[in-house]
Amino acid sequence: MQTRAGFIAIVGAPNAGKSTLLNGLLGEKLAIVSPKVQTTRTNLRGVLTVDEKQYIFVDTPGIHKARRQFDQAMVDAAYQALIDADVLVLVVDCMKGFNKETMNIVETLESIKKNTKKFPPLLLALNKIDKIDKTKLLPMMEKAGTIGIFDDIIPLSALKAKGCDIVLQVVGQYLPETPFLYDPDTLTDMPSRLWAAEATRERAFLLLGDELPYSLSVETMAFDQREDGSVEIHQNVYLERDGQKKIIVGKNGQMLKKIGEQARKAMSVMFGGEVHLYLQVKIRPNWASDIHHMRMLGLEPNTKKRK
Ligand SMILES: Nc1nc2c(ncn2[C@@H]2O[C@H](COP(=O)(O)OP(=O)(O)OP(=O)(O)O)[C@@H](O)[C@H]2O)c(=O)[nH]1
Ligand SMILES: [Mg+2]
Repeated sequence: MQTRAGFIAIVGAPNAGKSTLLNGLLGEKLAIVSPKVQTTRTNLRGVLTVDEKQYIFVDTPGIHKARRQFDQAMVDAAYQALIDADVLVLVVDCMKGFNKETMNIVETLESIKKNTKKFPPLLLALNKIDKIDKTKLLPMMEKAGTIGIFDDIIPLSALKAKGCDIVLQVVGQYLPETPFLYDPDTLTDMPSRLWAAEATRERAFLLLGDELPYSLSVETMAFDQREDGSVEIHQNVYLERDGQKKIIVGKNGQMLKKIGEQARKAMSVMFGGEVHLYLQVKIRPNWASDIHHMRMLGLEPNTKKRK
């Protein structure tokens, strides 16, 4: 059997629905998703093997004009995934259309294309079509066509997993002929302790609303299997300032309890068994330039400025 396998980078502006699309394509809740921008902070690989094809999707942080060092490292990670990819999927929120943020990304892609010998096939995923009036979709697809760099344009709703089958079909044609790169049962190469930290961060993002401190981050300090087969997880929730503590902890500790309960449930589903989760809130000033934390996420701190 001639197998095909390759890396498909899912890129786009913050909040376009990249992580939702990754989950929709995999049929699994792997990536964390929230209504907030910059939910994804590092590249995340999700593997799907169907018959003779292996899709290695790479969810990436939203590409935006980064100011802080941490944001810059996030955007750099997205560009790295883009450069390494066999196929590119640009996700655009059709409610926002080709706004300045998206056009900046399109222009960057155009200039990379011009300056590289082998630019991968580029698909446009026009996402969130469940939210848009159907009459507005066709003009938007036409506009996308006039931009002239997309090999395929696929309208879809990542949230409802509508159109994901077409993405698989189209991407599948572009995958290079090569042996599988992962065992066909693999879902991700993300370490369980990092996934667990992301699960807690997602619950905090979803439960905290507008009060959420941008600097909130989570790290798994211990991840051990108990004799009865259950898993004991200890995590630190980091904040930058002492004043932010009361937001996370909440009245009588209710908020932290809720975050912990919901995160524990998500972990039980992912790890297929009972989970005991212990959260501790800690203050870590200057988190946004904390090199250790960036490295833990697999980000490379970089002082270079991108346009
Ligand atoms: N209605 C609708 N909402 C969607 C769709 N896809 C994503 N969303 C919502 O859009 C918001 C952002 O989704 P994410 O998947 O986190 O977006 P992202 O591009 O990964 O965002 P960052 O990681 O911050 O760059 C969430 O509230 C999703 O539920 C869709 O097809 N339809
Ligand atoms: Mg995301």
